[in-house]
Amino acid sequence: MPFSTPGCSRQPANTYTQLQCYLRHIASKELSMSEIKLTYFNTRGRAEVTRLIFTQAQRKFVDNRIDREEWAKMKDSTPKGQLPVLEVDGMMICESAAIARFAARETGLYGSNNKEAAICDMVTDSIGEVAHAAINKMFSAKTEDEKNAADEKIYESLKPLEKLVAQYKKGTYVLGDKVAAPDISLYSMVAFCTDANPEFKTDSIPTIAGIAKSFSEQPHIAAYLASRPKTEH
Ligand SMILES: N[C@@H](CCC(=O)N[C@@H](CS)C(=O)NCC(=O)O)C(=O)O
Repeated sequence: MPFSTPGCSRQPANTYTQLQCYLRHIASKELSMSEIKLTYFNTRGRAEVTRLIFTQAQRKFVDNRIDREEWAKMKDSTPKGQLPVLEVDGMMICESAAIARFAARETGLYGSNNKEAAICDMVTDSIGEVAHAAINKMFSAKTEDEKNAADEKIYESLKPLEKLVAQYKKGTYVLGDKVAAPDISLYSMVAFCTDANPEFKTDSIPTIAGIAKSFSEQPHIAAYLASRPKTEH
């Protein structure tokens, strides 16, 4: 039986050699993903999408949650003096969005072609606007009026995102019936909006809310959500 093995095309067309080559390929993949460590504080914050991606894909990783004391010792060794960082075989990756994309691509959750990857980008990049509004509600709005205005901003920022997702959604999830990175980001975003406003209503975002609910019911995800550390954000 022929094996399609990247990097092995110059091997003689011999089934045994091809099998050996295939096994080496699998072993090297396992090895390259064996040393994955995600370091962040003990909050969901900027690391949770990546944690959910690895959980959904059942990819083993070290969920390294550190306190301020440990961070002070480690800060200078990180690329930008910020968390999260993802360590992969001696390489340190920073920037939460870059980390989540890396994790999604590594685990096959970033679409199967360039157009699907563009859909992933459109959705995840748009979420930034909503996150900005939610952060403003959480950390900047002080008076009741400011808080109400900030809640309104969150709902406003969701309108174009709901339109976008409804337009591209191909099945239960954005890219079809299998979970991909944008579904995970949408779930996280709804959770974040609820952190910012405990009375957050999803009536105006039925497509997004449906995706978030379906994702939260995925077996590995439901188990993770029930057992993860309980944190404020
Ligand atoms: N754009 C960066 C921002 C990272 C960031 O602001 N990280 C904060 C925690 S959420 C941090 O490292 N704070 C500790 C410090 O700056 O010493 C990203 O998305 O990863």
